[in-house]
Amino acid sequence: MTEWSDFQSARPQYEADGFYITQKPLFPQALIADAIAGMDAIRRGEYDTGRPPCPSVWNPGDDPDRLCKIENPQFASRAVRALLRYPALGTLAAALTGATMVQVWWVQLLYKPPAKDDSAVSNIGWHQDRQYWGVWEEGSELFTAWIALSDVTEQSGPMRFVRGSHRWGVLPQGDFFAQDLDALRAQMDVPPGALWEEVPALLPPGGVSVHHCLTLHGSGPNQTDRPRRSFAVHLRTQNARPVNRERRGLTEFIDDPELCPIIYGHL
Ligand SMILES: O=C(O)CCC(=O)C(=O)O
Repeated sequence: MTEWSDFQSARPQYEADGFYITQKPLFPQALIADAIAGMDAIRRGEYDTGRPPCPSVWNPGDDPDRLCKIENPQFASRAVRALLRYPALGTLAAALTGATMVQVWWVQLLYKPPAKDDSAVSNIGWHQDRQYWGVWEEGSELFTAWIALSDVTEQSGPMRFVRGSHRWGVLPQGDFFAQDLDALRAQMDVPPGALWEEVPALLPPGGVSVHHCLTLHGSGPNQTDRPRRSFAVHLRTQNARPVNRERRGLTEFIDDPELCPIIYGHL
């Protein structure tokens, strides 16, 4: 059982850097194996809950050489739901933020195939998650746990964080879908005197990185012969409020505990 105290010293690091990378797997390998099978089923369009994921840019049958990004895979797979509810995830999220409540509010399945050549479309451009999350009031405490299902090495196109960039405010140039990371970086309004230091999130299967919603991140091609597999789990604390009372857009499902479980504390 993972205890709160296992992560307590990580909080100052998370606050200073805007991200935290676990040294060891957080999840048991059996849960990871089930989640991989669940991911493959979703990619084939097989949903053991009887419910599909949300509309996505990649659908079963689409180009297998493109980045596969599927919205809210937990709608469609019991194994993904079990992964999200594994207690250590909530413990880690609460320890890093000091939250009394942590809720999953959106999830993305990310499958980065091996890049066959230079024309591969599987990079993720520099961006801050916050720029896409206008459905939450300003100042809302929002962050992401990125769960690795495969070995994430320097060669497999790991997510790269820019250290301390969560203190730079929102940079409007960010673009998740940009493929040329160097060109995008050259356009970014980095604050005068700030240092651009990239840190790769290298993780074993079952390892997790956690990043603040303002931390700049992106990733390059997968130069291995195996897919890079992960789930990006978007989280909020008790200090986050939707802009609208009517649940719209990305906050549409937050009142449904099956789809958007509270993984630490209670509302
Ligand atoms: O998987 C990646 O390389 C980037 C994922 C991402 O943008 C996120 O988890 O917020």
